[in-house]
Amino acid sequence: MSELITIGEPMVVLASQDEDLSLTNAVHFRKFAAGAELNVAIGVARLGHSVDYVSSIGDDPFGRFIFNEVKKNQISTKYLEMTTEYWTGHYLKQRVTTGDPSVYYFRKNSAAANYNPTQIDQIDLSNVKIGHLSGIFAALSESTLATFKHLNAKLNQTGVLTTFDPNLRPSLWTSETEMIECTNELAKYSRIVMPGVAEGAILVGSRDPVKIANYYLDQGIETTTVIVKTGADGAYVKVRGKTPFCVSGFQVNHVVDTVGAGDGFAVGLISGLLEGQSLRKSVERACAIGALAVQAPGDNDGYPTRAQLQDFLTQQKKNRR
Ligand code: KDG
Repeated sequence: MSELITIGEPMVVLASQDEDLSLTNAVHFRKFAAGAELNVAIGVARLGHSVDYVSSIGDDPFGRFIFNEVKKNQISTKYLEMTTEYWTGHYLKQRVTTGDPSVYYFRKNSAAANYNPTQIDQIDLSNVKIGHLSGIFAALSESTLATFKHLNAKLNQTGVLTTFDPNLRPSLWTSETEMIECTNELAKYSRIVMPGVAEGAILVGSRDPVKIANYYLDQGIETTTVIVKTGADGAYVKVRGKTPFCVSGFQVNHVVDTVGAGDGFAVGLISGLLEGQSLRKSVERACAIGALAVQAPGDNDGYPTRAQLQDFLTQQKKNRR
């Protein structure tokens, strides 16, 4: 019954505070809520939209922490189940001064990985405007893959706009071939597909945004729009039958942590579309939130409130003059 619905594995991230130390040697960690789809849920809710987050957590300290964070961010907990049978996924994240940090997952057989398709049938999709899915949830287990497909089909039948972020996590798949075939198959049934250029290189065999977009439009069954994230440069947008366009990225002076930037991009796109903004304006907001995301240590703590987003956009306009 919310504007946005998303399903995924919520995680606790223990983010190292010791710059450039390996995860083995790091000593100081800070705890945050994470998980790609939960990041999106938090970001969209922070901008004032109603969100249903669907998942399962363990009845353990990490699960209860996640539950409290979901509530604190005013996301509906109606479809967030707690189980005593399985544990809550968590991971360690390195702190690096350049590039992407290394991560180490503790998520096998987690509560979310045991989510099953029949649990979807209790969900009320009436009035939902957007359903956001990512390849991470599909990669967790056979049961989450089946759940992904079931929910995606229901969203399409109900006429809900679907967005899909491939979010490649090679360590969750049994082989690269399986990851590529499965992710590309899932993408066909989403209205908006949002790969990054590095993902395009793996999934399509090219870093060229034009080739990546054409691939997903050509094979798409539901797909009408492909938005290729080109990192700091911004994004390339192609809607079926229309002239493609590019949106520029925003300047970032100090990158603290790159994890969560792609989800921040999804937050901007989804919230813009929910507010009836044009695709171009929504992608501009997506780039802005992606830029804000990399300036904070947690995976979603850099996502802005409405006032912070406005300040950032005003400041960037001034800098560009
Ligand atoms: O996109 C960011 C997420 O990847 C992060 O918050 C947690 O690694 C994670 C995952 O697989 O969800």
